[in-house]
Amino acid sequence: MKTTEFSSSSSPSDRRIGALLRHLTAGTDFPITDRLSSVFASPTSGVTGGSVFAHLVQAPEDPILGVTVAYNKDPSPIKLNLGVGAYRTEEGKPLVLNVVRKAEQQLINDRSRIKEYLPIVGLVEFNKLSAKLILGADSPAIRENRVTTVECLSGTGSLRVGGEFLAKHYHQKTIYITQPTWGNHPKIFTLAGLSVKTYRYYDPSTRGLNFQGLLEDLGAAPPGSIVLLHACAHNPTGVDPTIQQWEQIRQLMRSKGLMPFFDSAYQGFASGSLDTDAKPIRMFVADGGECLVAQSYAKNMGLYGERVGALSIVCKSADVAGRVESQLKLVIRPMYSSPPIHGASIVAVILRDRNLFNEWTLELKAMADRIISMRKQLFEALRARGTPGDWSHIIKQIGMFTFTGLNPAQVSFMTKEYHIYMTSDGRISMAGLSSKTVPHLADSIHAAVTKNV
Ligand code: PLA
Repeated sequence: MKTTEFSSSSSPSDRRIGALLRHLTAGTDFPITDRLSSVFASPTSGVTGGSVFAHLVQAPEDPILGVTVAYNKDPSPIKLNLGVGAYRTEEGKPLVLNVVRKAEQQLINDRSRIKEYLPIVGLVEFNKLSAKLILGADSPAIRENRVTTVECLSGTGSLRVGGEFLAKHYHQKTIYITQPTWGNHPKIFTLAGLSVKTYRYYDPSTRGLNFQGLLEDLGAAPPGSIVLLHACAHNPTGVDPTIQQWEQIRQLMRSKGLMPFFDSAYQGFASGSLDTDAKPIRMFVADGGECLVAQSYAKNMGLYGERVGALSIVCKSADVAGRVESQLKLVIRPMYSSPPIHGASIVAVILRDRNLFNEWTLELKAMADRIISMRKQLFEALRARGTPGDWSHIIKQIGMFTFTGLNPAQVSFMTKEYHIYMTSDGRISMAGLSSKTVPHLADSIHAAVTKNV
């Protein structure tokens, strides 16, 4: 709070407060806000109409979640939300997985369950099972007790805790993120205290990976820099490196001592196989080096609003891992004290039980397959309409999203004329599409492209 803000305001009461502030600030180090709290809390400040928040401007909606806000306001019966990455059934309805319902029933039937606080690190069994899920049951790092895992608030919370930990304890404060990336990444890491830079990733002219640019940029990064890697199903482009390219990335990063920070928000959603999608991470762990992994169960278990995720830090020794965990607790405790119990308990029930686990993998595969089938249907629908341009990227891209190449004007045309909602960068969530809505989307893309919007 600066005194000048008050002295420049026009009303007499504000000027009085400004004078008072200047008076109180003079010659003291005692925080001015503490001494003034009683002034602002007095009823007269309300009576004179001056809110202490009056200077705030209306913030814009979030570029992704704001799409849903706009969609909800639209009364049109044909509206379609392809903004946020949330899985929908063929009927366009949100899906609660069968295994999740079964796990919840088990939890409810168990009368011995209590609601005490979890430890700061969360549900310990969930943490162990999550590490196994992402690193592999036979991971040497787990066997050697070199991995510390803490339950966090979904993928976002895991990234934030990891970011703050690195900002506090890692010698390099710069994190390189892909260009483009999920819109929340730069905000999360900046607020965590890291300095954010980008590396080339996507080539709009080929609608594929700019592998040369990626290698050059990571090659030019200062030694020790942190590099955020999308483990699979890159958001928003749907473009992933091949396994051979991952191997080259790994060699380059290890040779320069770059620190890998994996964001795994879509394990199982890319290929339909949990193990295949975790391969890039396991390659980095297999070489004995260190890395961070943020996991989310939002998409692959459909636990979006339960906010279940985990942060794992793979270290060189059990001794270091123990000390890392002790410091992670110091990051978490003042942030939210300890994580919620329900979602992590659901995940633990499913991961610990062989039958439920197998059933989960089938449901996950069904979701991944439905998305792939939507890709084929949309591609065919555009071909049938003779829509100008090469749309083969729709079937080549991987995961939940298609990065269509539509520009912001075309997106806004599709929203206005066809009530189709998507992010302004032209990303569409294939998981929000169904056989019934494909023709409507294809019509709108065709119109946007042919009308030279
Ligand atoms: N990392 C990536 C790459 C993501 O795409 C998302 C979610 C997350 C992390 C975080 O998800 P979580 O905190 O819910 O686990 N991205 C969504 C949703 C699906 C969002 O923007 O919040 C998206 O539509 O891009």
